[in-house]
Amino acid sequence: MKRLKTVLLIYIALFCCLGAAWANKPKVLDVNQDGKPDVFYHHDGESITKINADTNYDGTDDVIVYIEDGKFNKAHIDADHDGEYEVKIDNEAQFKNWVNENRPDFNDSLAWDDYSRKISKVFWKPGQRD
Ligand SMILES: [Ca+2]
Ligand SMILES: [Ca+2]
Ligand SMILES: [Ca+2]
Repeated sequence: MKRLKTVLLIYIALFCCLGAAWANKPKVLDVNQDGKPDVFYHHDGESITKINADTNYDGTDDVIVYIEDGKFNKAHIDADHDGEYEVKIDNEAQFKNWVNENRPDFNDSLAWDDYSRKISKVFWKPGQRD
């Protein structure tokens, strides 16, 4: 009987862990609409903590945006897609300029005015905030 209880407890614990992992699964966006996600919004269930993006659609991330307390913290960019993040930007305006000049497809998905937006509102379009 005791063993059954232990097994049951293990199952419950496992279920809770899986549930938590599922809840915090990154929200994804398919920018070029080829069926493969290109932007991954990592979050803590409410706020966005990190954005990974594959801006040349080769299946490997090349831009990482770190967000702290709803504010842009820094961005690391692998501009030549060799696997090394050689561009490091810690200025929000500079990052937006970089995206605008180099990856205009990703303006809406990476260069936000407001990084404090909730994960449930990630796919806001300009002027559509509710
Ligand atoms: Ca895609
Ligand atoms: Ca890539
Ligand atoms: Ca590189």
